[in-house]
Amino acid sequence: MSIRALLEKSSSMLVLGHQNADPDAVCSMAAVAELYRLVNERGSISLVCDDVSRLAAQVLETFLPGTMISRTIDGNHELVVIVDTNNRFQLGEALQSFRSDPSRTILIDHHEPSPEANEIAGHLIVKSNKSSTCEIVIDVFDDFGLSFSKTTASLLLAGILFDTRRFFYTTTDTLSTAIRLVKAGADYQACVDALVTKPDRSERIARLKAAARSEMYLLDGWLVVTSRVSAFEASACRALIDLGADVAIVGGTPSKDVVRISSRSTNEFYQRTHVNLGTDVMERLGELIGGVGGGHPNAAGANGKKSCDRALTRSVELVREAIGKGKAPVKELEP
Ligand SMILES: [Mn+2]
Repeated sequence: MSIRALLEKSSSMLVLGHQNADPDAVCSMAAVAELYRLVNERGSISLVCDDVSRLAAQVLETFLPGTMISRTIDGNHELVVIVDTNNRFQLGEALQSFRSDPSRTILIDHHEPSPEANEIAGHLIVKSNKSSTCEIVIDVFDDFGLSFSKTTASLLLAGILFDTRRFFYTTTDTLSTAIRLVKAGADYQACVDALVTKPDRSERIARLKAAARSEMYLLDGWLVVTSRVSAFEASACRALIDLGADVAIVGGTPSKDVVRISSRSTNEFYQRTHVNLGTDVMERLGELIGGVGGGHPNAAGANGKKSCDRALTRSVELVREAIGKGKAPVKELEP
């Protein structure tokens, strides 16, 4: 049976997205639902995935408030459509053992083909050259000679914006498709807005306090910034980096006898100084605060129970020493 006939003749359709579904997944699911409704007015639809990301939920709430995405499969469905993934594992623990008849299963995806795809679905619409699944769903509308609603145009554009990181990675094809969606009624501004998340107020206050209390050190031309907050120290570090710090180290004291130190540096800082915040700084701070530290070159932390201020002072010394030892020629660092 052709894919179109499958959609027309199945009285119920289950659409599955991957776990922690992102905007590309949920927007593709919603667009597939519209496609089905256009060819099969009376068919029943269920959208299912094991968890929807906060951002994806926000996109749905913006354009299709009240959309029901269930976390479990209820009953049997004559047709199954899997989007934005090509293997069972990605469906998440609760859904990976789902049963379906491959001859009545369609898989729409843009990831590298997996051998498992053929076992799950007899009908593959897989295009790994596309930057999003949403673009492939648009092709299906085109193949059927159908047009989508303005709401769906917005959803499809949001999915594309997300998967291309707002056109950070893109092709002429994707850009043309985006223009076409805007011409078809997609609300570009609303899509961009829907993809921005605002942290909770308490977190924003912590970030602002970190900025207000910051102390700056200029080490060999690098701006190293320390600060203190009661919580959200990792978020505060990212905020200080956004403000222009090359290295941010923030101490958090959420309660008496709890000290958490978080640190971040820019890629440029790490690449040119080879200072590893994990091994050069946080591992050594652990003992001072009565705990342990470690992490990655660009993001590291330490948890302990005392001496937050001393630890911050010491961390700056450790960064200074590590810059001195760096493999990068010091001259190159001067502006
Ligand atoms: Mn995708």
